[in-house]
Amino acid sequence: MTKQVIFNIWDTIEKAERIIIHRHVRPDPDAVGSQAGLGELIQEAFPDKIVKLAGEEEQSLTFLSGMDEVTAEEYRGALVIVTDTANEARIDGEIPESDTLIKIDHHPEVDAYGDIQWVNTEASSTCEMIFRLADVTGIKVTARAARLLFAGMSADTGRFRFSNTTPATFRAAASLSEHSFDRHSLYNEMDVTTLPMLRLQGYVLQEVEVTEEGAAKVYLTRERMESFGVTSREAASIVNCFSNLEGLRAWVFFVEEEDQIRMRIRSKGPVINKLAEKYRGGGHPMASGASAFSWEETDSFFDELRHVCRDSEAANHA
Ligand SMILES: [Mn+2]
Repeated sequence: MTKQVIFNIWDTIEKAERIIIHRHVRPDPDAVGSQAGLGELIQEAFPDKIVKLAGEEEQSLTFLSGMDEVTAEEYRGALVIVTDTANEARIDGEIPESDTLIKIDHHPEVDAYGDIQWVNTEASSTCEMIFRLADVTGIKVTARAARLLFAGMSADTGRFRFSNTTPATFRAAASLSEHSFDRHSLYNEMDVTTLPMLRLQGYVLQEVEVTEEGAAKVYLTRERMESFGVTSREAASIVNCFSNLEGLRAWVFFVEEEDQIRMRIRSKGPVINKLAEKYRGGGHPMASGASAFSWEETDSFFDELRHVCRDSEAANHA
């Protein structure tokens, strides 16, 4: 079944003269890695084809790949491929028209967009799927493509630690690591942080409050983030910075934005997405997001989070 979709995709690529590859807005290494990695594989297999990478260039990810200028005319008759993007609204860049649209993604389906869809929620990352495509079709993987795909896989799996890491992930990583890219310096580039972010992390570690149920909370007001010179999006990226704390069960970052207080919720056991849904959010059982519109509301949310921690502890010992 999967092989059929892969051959169908590769046939479609083979027939196209111009291929434009998109990915989601606010990209991460899996988005850019799968986009540029696929581009590299196609360009290597078919040097005469025009392959373009579309979307806003993300400064912190140019060590992986830059983006191309794509004009509206270039979409005429082009094959468009979108990687790592569950719904059309999250695609970075306008797609004025296309001959054929292909979706390649590992997120639970939100929109069934595209003429050909290859969605595999078992895959750790879209990069792992692109590796599979190369493996099944037997096309040549260059060292540059291997570096890009390895970057995305290791990012989405937390350096092969998260529960989405499977034997297939390790096999793909092993195969990619046969290529001559510098894994050590790649990891260094992926882990790089800024002084403002480092200072903010120091603040968070100092200020985190933990209850006896193992529930923890951090407040990040707009004023506070401004004083550190970081955006709310950057601040949210360190939500896991104390996840190794002994006795910790679930925690939340209250990140104040212009029109709401965003709640970034994480867990090491208690299921938290049901609670997130009560507060205009949702997500995965161990990682969710929600919104509050006042600090009083964050208090009642945290009370409920403490209950969730206490109940799941009781259930464990029943
Ligand atoms: Mn991904």
